[in-house]
Amino acid sequence: MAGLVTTFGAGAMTNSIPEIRDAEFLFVIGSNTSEAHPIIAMEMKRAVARGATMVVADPRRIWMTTIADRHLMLRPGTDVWLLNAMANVIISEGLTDPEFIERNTEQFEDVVAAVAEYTPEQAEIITGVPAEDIRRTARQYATTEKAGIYYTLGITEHSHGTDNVYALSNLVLMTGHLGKPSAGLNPLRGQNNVQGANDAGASPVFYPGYQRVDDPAAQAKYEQLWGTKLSPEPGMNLNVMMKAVGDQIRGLFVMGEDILLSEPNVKRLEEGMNGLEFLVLQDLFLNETARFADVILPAACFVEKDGTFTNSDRRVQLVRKGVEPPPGALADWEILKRLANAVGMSWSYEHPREIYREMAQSVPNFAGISHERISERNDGLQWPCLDDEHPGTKFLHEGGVLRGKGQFQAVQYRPSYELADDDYSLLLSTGRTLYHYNAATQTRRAPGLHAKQPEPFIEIHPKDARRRGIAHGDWVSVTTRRGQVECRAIVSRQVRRGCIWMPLHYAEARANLLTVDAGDPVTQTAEYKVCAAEVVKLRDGDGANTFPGSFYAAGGPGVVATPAE
Ligand SMILES: Nc1nc2c(c(=O)[nH]1)N[C@H]1C(S)=C(S)[C@@H](COP(=O)(O)OP(=O)(O)OC[C@H]3O[C@@H](n4cnc5c(=O)[nH]c(N)nc54)[C@H](O)[C@@H]3O)O[C@H]1N2
Ligand SMILES: Nc1nc2c(c(=O)[nH]1)N[C@H]1C(S)=C(S)[C@@H](COP(=O)(O)OP(=O)(O)OC[C@H]3O[C@@H](n4cnc5c(=O)[nH]c(N)nc54)[C@H](O)[C@@H]3O)O[C@H]1N2
Ligand SMILES: [Mo]
Repeated sequence: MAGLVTTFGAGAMTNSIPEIRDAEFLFVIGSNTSEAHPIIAMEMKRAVARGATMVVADPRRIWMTTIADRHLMLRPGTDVWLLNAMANVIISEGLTDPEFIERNTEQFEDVVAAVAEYTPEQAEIITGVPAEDIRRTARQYATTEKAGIYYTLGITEHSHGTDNVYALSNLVLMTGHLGKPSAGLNPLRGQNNVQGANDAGASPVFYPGYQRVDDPAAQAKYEQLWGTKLSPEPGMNLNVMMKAVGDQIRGLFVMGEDILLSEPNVKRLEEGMNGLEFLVLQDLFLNETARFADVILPAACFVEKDGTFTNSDRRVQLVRKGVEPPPGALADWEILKRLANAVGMSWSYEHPREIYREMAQSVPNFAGISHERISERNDGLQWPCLDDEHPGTKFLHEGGVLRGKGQFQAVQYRPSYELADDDYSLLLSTGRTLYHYNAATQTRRAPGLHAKQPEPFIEIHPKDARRRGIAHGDWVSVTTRRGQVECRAIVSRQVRRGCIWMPLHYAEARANLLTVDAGDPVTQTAEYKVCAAEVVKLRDGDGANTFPGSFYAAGGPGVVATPAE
């Protein structure tokens, strides 16, 4: 979001999900779309079935690579090289859109100068992607009218995540693939309502609608609306907060997050948590973090309450209560209302529609959205939606970049914080699988999903496995400078040689005991996608296939290696 606000003036998908099916060229980079965003992947499949070209840039063989025209299997953390080399090709072959650049952008010269050294041949050495593949991809992207880029955590969860987003934005701006149907730059949002939470101001720097807390006009507006003094100081980012736990931070209120599973370098966080004086947890379940909680406030889950979800494509939709919450559990807003009133406020909201109304009246982009209006539609409303008559906005930047001028941002490659060395000779990356959801507090309670993927595992390349005497299904120990976990080994060409991969879902083998908490300088987002690790065999597997329903065992691309390999 930080990168896109700087370059385009809005931190959201520029297109809508239904536009994907009409795309002619799809560049999917750092997104395991079929496992993490299956509905969006379905739209991509439709586009490909209609004849669209798809290129996937990912260090792993994922399902999307099976339908892609080309798989750029780059080394983790080298995206700036790949993307700058694509820019180099587009500029040197005269494939830019000079009219768009002239009318809608600034500082193109900086990028021209910066990418001059990033030749495809040099990029091949660093990224491992053949120069010819980089050239072809750059040409196809630049010369196809409906060309869309789709990215997720493979781009953002790096110590240079913002640089990666800048490098992508540069490609979009130099080719003018913006402000049109099916052409744009699309970060696929993670959780069902993470867009809505950001829109509502769940951020240390923004009030609702991305109005900055250090903007005096916004401060004055909310001081008046909320009848209280407000601080103009931006708060701490999540990763900064976690580092301050037990030290600068003595009390913590955790709502809907299982920090002991999902935060990086979690051993250090646990040490910090011993120094906390008070921890409140507001959650559906007793998750890992509950072990440290002084008070637990039981929350109702999504089917037990009314409200809205805002989709990845800025679409606000209504959620209606289907069943009553268990005794004692309340909707999150009701818990917060009781807390606020217990400390002297007089909040009188009776229904989330009143809360939405208050927010919408303070944000011009949401002014035309209300529970009443979206209850009459099946497809919600997409912001910007300026008044009660406004139809909502399908794609952003039509007729001009929202920021005024699109801002080119020249970037230089910076290596990942921790690289493989003699002691830790493999690169560990972490992520998710189809069957489990993040901290898996919910999915591991579902017997059907548990049966599909019951155990923690790493993927390791056959050559790396053989050198360590590891066979498919063996139990192994994975170590980094920060911690150690035990899990099964999947021996597979799914991963590059020298790379291992594991899911973050398992409390008994927490990936985040291993990860590094180095952050991006702008956002502090942690480098979950790269750190140095080593693997040793612990004991033989029992020969059982522990992944009955898994794509990996089902003969996906990459496939499980046979002993002969
Ligand atoms: N089933 C399921 N769906 C989910 C979730 C879940 O837990 N389970 N979680 C949701 C959430 S919160 C989120 S944020 C999204 C995340 O959605 P994704 O970002 O798609 O999920 P990840 O598994 O983190 O996959 C990131 C992809 O980036 C690739 N990658 C890793 N390093 C690099 C790199 O250096 N360069 C490039 N180009 N690629 C790289 C990985 O190989 C992987 O294919 O998924 C959401 N959807
Ligand atoms: N190693 C590694 N770590 C990662 C990542 C990675 O790729 N690799 N990805 C990161 C990303 S992108 C994300 S988003 C995080 C996700 O990490 P988390 O946010 O910790 O995981 P979730 O499982 O989405 O949700 C956490 C909690 O929310 C509770 N919950 C669900 N619904 C409600 C509700 O309506 N109200 C309340 N109060 N609670 C509710 C669940 O019971 C659960 O305990 O993990 C991050 N951590
Ligand atoms: Mo996420």
